[in-house]
Amino acid sequence: MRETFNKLASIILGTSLAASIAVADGGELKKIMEARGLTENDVIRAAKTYLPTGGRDEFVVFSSGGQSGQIIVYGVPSMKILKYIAVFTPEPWQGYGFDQDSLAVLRQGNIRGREINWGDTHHPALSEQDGKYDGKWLAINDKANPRVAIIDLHDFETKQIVVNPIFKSEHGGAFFTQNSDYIIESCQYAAPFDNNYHPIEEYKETYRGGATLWKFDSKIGRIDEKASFTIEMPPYMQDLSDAGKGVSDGWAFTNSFNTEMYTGGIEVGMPPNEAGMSRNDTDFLHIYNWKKLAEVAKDKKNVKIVNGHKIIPIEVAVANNALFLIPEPKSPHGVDVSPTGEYITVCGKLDTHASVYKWSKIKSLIDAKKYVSKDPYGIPILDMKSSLHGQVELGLGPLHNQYSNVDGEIYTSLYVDSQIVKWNYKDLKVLDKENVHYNVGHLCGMEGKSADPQGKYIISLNKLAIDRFQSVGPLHPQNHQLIDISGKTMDLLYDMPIPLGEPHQAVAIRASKLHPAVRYEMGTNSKTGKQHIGKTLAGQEKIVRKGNKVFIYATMVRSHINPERITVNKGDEVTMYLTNLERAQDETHGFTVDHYDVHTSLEPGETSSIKFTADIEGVFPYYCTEFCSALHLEMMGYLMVKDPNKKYVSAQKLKMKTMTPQELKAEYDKTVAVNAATDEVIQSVVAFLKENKFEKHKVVADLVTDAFDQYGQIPAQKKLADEAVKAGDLEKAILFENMIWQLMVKTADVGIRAKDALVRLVATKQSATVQAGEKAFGEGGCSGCHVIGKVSSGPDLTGVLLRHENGEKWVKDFIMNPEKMYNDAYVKSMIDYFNLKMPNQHMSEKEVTEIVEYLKWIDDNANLF
Ligand code: K7E
Ligand code: CUA
Repeated sequence: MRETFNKLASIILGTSLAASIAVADGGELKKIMEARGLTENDVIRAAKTYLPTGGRDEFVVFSSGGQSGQIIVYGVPSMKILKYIAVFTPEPWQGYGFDQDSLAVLRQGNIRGREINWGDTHHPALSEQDGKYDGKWLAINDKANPRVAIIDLHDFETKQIVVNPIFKSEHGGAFFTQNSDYIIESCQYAAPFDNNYHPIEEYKETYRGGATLWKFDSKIGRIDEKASFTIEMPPYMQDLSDAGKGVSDGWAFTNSFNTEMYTGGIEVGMPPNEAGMSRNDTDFLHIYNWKKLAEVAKDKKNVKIVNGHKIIPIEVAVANNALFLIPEPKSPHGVDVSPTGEYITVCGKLDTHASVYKWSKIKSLIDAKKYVSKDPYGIPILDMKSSLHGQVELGLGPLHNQYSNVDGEIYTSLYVDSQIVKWNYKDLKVLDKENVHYNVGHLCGMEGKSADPQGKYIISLNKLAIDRFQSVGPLHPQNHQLIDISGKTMDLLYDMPIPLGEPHQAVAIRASKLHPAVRYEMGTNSKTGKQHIGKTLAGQEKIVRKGNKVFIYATMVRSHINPERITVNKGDEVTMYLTNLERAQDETHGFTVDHYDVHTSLEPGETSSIKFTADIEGVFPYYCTEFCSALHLEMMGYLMVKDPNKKYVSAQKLKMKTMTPQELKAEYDKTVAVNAATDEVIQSVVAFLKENKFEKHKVVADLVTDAFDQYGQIPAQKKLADEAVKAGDLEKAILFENMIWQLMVKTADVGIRAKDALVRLVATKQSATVQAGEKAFGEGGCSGCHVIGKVSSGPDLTGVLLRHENGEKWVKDFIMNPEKMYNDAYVKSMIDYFNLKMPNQHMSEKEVTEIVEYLKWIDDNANLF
């Protein structure tokens, strides 16, 4: 598959090179550039990001969706959005929060019994092995309601939400340790760990910060809450974190602001928080040995339990030589560990410098117990100068950092200057700056925070979009700008408006590392990965009543829902289990019952459930919400809710005219004949597929399997039809024969798709000239009358070059000056037959030559049309 696309890409690249030559000779590209006001640089940038139809991107980006509580997935370099993953908020398309199974995931996020239906996602993180992304799991944090969620990259669905039981706010998550043993989630706004009232005047005594280490099982992709713990920290506002890797593995780094421990009070005449919280020149970088503390936490004596959660008190961490502080420039934001783990870069938003700490220096200070002092909570403070490798002046408002594949190369966002700066953290030199629009927050490199950064691109995640896009009102989209970093200097390639959330951080991974599934094993509850209790196979559909509880076991397959009629009493509690019986790729069905605020999306093989109380009387259509086939509208049924306390008077039966036996027989015969003819078409496609060895091409073989999924259901329907004939019920027999026809149409639909795909795969490669010829054939109007492989309003052109002596010249002359040849005996006979004259399409000599090349290509592949 990928290989085919690569080939396709190279063909297209070939034509674009040809096109750039066309600029020089005043060709089509030049015309387009003039008409659209494009410069040569624009065209080069377009070519660097353009993804031809059917193409695939090299990288996949997972961006936080900010206040939308979701994750945005898009490709690089095309910047095409691929998916929104529902995480902390309901998402209607995927039924997230509208069916019982996803609701169970969403409700894991309840806090103290309260339903929370929004989230403020900030930092997505990809699971790692040896510090490199393994493409298996994605974690993301919620700043507003301290929670972490786990997404399975096998189906891009959220599987788990864990609530931090002691934090009231957080920001520094989610960060995987280098083998995904733990996920770090550090606090932001300090608050009491317990759930009680504590006056702000007791801030220093009773308010606390910290870092939670969530134990992660990377085999099953779940956090083990019981095996997790929090390291207590002073009420400094802990901010971003990063796990050590390589030489610093086992340690972690969390920076902070408001080490002043200022608590504001504008309303009582105090200066505002912003003044008091940024008074000191430096804040503290927290350095802690999580590996050691994980062992320490296993002993009950070492921990205190609050809200059922283990906390290692500051003094225990200090006594175990596992918690230290180093001054860092004030109000820092990012702390980013280099690919080898040796350099740790901190940028202070209010300082123009980046500070590069060196792990070996820090470690030797720790080992020698060389402290300059202790903070008010007894935590040893290491000397800033002795732990620094150096500082570099970058510009105004440095925030976040990303690494590239070049040793020592680092990219930093400058919030105030609205720039990305490229510099070297080893020799501390600034190399290049690129302007972005406006106010960049995070930046995203390709695997740019892993132990194996790929370089190539940086994405600037901008907070504002002034001047950039079509205005859509006072709220603008945000702007992700793609920058090419493969050259000596950076080059801004592309602006992508992001109309969702405020995306804070994004992470990118090579697409080749992702292996998403095509379908579920039949009857899977995708949220648990296990078989669903409501799994229902064809023939097992049923309605079970237990008191006032009604359970419906239903199936969905193109193009019907079984059952199609459900009657319940007003007040019944209705649970519907739905199984999508499809095996075919992308044959999703959706399901809703009108007026009952339920919706589920069922991917092939999936079972899910919806539940509601039938508290309003009436007739409620239910239907499939995905346009899944030509008979999608027919994929419906009725829920009838009747009031048991009401008497219903039966409506007078209408006398409908019925068909005579002769009429019925005629319709039955006609239906059977149509089926036979349709089957012939299918058999001819099958013969073609077999002759051309479809099984050799996976794409085609998959389509054929899908097609025969449908075809295989025909014998059972045929049996029912024949039984009905025997029983003398032609009415019913016609309906079953109709069902057969539906199955045939679905088979043919996919079968023809398979045939088209196969033709493209087995045909001789088209040269650039042949491609140009095909285009000229289409755009010059030839295809209006000539269809290759078929006689339509003009003759079939297969073999046209062989039909005439000196065929190439004959065809060329005829296209250039058809009028001159109307009296030619052959042409005359054709004009009479089709009652049409070949018009002069005023084509250039070049186009005609290309068309002839195209016709030659057709002859080479004539057996395929
Ligand atoms: Cu917006 Cu990482 Cu929360 Cu910086 S964060 S921008
Ligand atoms: Cu299933 Cu529409």
